[in-house]
Amino acid sequence: MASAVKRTALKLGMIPADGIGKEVLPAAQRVLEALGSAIPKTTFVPLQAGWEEFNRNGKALPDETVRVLKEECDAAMFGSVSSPSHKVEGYSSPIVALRKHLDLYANVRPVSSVPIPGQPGPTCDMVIVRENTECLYIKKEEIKTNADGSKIALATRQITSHASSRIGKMAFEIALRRGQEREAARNSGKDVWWKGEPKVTIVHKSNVLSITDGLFRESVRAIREGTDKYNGVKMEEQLVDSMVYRMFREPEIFDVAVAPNLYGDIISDGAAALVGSLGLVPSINAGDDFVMGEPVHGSAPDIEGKNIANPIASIRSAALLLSSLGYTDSAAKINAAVDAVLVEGQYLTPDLGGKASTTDVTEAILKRL
Ligand code: GGG
Repeated sequence: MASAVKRTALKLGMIPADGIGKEVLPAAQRVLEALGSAIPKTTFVPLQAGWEEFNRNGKALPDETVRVLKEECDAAMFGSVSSPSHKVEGYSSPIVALRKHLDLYANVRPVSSVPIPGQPGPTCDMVIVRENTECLYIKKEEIKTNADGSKIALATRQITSHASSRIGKMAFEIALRRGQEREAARNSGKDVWWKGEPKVTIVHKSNVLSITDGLFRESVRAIREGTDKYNGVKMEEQLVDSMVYRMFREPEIFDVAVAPNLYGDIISDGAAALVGSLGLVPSINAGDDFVMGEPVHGSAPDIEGKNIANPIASIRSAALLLSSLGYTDSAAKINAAVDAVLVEGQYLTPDLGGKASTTDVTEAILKRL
């Protein structure tokens, strides 16, 4: 993950992209601006990408966006993208490409429950660590026509020991840090509901895909087994189908889960159902030198332009981004303000059963900062 270097100024690339990304990213920017001198002086650099950009200028990810991110920005925020579900000549998903260009190999997705009025749910406080650069997302697909005229579509799934090892290391580091944070909270007299040791669950399907998922599993296991550093972190495994079942039946048993790209994408959207809404779940795309915050939700074209999109996933993504840059107090301040608004229950967007607008929720959070 990007190192916790203290800076005097921060330059953030802002890429709203499509749909409600254009409504929730400005909300996150307002919250960051409201932190004032608690964080370095921040410049926000508007950048283009997305399906709408492709339709305007013929490129979903302009070269200039990549150049500015690489050469001028310390970090970035991305909104959401509306890639079409059929092939369009010349179009390729800009978020998938950005993750590759910036080597953002980990998608870190914390999913934690807050007691929202009218939304009783299970206790859940887990982090899903999704590999972000390979698996089926290398997009090597082809279609062939058989002699009888029927068609066969093929996709290549790439799993490497390099990518699996580094995502495994990221997962164990996160588990170790969460364990240390819980210990510190316990020592200062706070009630911490997770009683056991930190734990990493490896998600795979190596009983069927013994070569690809087998390599993922072995590479992650080797990280735990190759050093004493993670002796205090438990390691277990779940087949991806069993993971889905158990996550819904007993989400409280999971601490950190690490998964190849496609499984990680699916289980993290599923996990969002445990905490009330996809509109609450943040993420960062993290590499060793760069980090990009991104709400887990998509572009939601059905509610675009109505000012009713939940801005919380985006605001929490900004907090996660700050935390990964080392500004943990400011991140905690944002999260406390968000939690207060959720617990109070007066300003909830329709996805949470409320009637509040994107602006109402953002302003309620700003008041509590
Ligand atoms: N912020 C997450 C997001 O935009 N999800 C939708 C997504 O990633 N779709 C894949 C794509 O459109 O390329």
